[in-house]
Amino acid sequence: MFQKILVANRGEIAVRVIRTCREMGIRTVAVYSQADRLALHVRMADEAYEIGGYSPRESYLVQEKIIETAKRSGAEAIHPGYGFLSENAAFADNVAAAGMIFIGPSGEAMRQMGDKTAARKLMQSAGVPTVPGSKDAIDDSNEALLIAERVGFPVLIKASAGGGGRGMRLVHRPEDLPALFNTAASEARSAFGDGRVYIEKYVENPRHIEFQIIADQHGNVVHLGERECSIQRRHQKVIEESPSVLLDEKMRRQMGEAAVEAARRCGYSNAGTIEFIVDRNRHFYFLEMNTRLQVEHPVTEMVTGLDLVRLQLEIAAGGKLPFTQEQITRRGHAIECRVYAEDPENNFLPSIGKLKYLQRPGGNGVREDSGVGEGDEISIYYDPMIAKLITWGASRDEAICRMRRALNEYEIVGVRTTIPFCLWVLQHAKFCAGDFDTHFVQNEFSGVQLAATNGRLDFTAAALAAVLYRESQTPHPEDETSSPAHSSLRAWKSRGWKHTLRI
Ligand code: MV4
Repeated sequence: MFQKILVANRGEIAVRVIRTCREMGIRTVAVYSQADRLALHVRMADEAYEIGGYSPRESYLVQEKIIETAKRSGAEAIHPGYGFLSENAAFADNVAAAGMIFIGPSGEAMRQMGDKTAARKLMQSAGVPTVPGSKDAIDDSNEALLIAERVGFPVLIKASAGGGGRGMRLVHRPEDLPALFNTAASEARSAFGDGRVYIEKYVENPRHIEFQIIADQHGNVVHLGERECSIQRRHQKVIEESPSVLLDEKMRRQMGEAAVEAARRCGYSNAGTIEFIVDRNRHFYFLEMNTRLQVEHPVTEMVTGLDLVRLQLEIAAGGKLPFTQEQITRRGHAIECRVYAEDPENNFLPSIGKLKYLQRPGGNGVREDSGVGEGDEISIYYDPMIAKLITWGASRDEAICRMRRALNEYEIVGVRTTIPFCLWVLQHAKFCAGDFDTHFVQNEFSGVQLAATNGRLDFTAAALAAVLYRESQTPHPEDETSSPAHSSLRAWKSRGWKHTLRI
């Protein structure tokens, strides 16, 4: 096993990786931007090196600085987390060329799956169902029209180099196709440096269900079950859970086998995710593969009892999977809510500022993964996620009730959060009945719903009192009324108590 690794990330995922390393006796090296000088991941690592800048462009995305820092510190391997360089095939190759191990798949496997048309073709040859559409990238709008007429409108134009919903175009009518084809292609060219696009029939009201797979470097591949990720807003996942209420054991086995086959076909090793959409007739189709550890991996950990980061490290070090498919057991139900510093009453505008006061939930069946603490700034430089809250229950109902309970335990002063929005989903009759698809938020939520949820006067008053008390102990030298607590109190009052006395 490695003695020391570098974690090329920040925030909660860097903390997540460092925790497992601690448990395994592996020393950790953090890298950080100027904005993250005092960040939790920096404090938790055994060593930390500033790599400059405030923006990711100047820090977490600079391959040379990260590789150089890893070499200098004597790290044997680099864990990329998610985002940043995690799906950059050249980075994986460059880490290997520098004589270290990239904790993830090979650059080659990443390249194959990063090219969405190549991935589609590979899956077709493997017998994994894909959405009806073009065989390859399409050259012009005439060819696009022929394919669209064959599969039937509406169709989606997708960028070969895209993914995650970026650069998609929905086309309802043949006469709109030429123009939309051209804008999609030119947008793809400027966004990804690759103007190739392909066409799929548009699957209406799909559910998004993804399978966690894990593969070692000795040809062993297993899946760890699914995650239901249909509750999302503008391609940003809000709530994920495992298992999905939609799947029975037969469908789970079929999709799981398809996921394993997908991983085998691209020579995959390490942790990965196969995304599927499932239509109203419960037909499933491969969409794309994510060649990284994902944000929502904890729900899989909670139901399987496994530590995915530990498995990643063991596999990267050349170890064999310590179990077969038959030995994987899943127990109970897990749900994850992403708590963002965004204002759900104001079109999810990022709510930047200092976390002046922060009480976290806890107790039975509750896990919180976070990279920030009280006193930290939620800045414009990074994703405004405050925490991932994960609950486990013997049943889905228990996991939901526990999640509501845990979300209500949060006391956050300083930024607005998506907690009221998560609570709104968790008490929605359709969500509770398992009756939802990827359009749930778009169809059911407009923002006004939150005004109907109850105030939390007790909490807000107590939290505000705590902030005011603290500031009274260390008064602002210049002007007491310009203190953060006073200005936030004024801001709250100006919006009316009705809008503020709520988590
Ligand atoms: C689709 C689709 C319907 N039909 N493809 C969005 C993310 C990217 N991975 C692919 N996406 C979709 N592809 C066909 N042929 C609907 C979506 C989609 C979606 C997928 C998963 C989760 C949320 C979504 C929200 C809107 C659209």
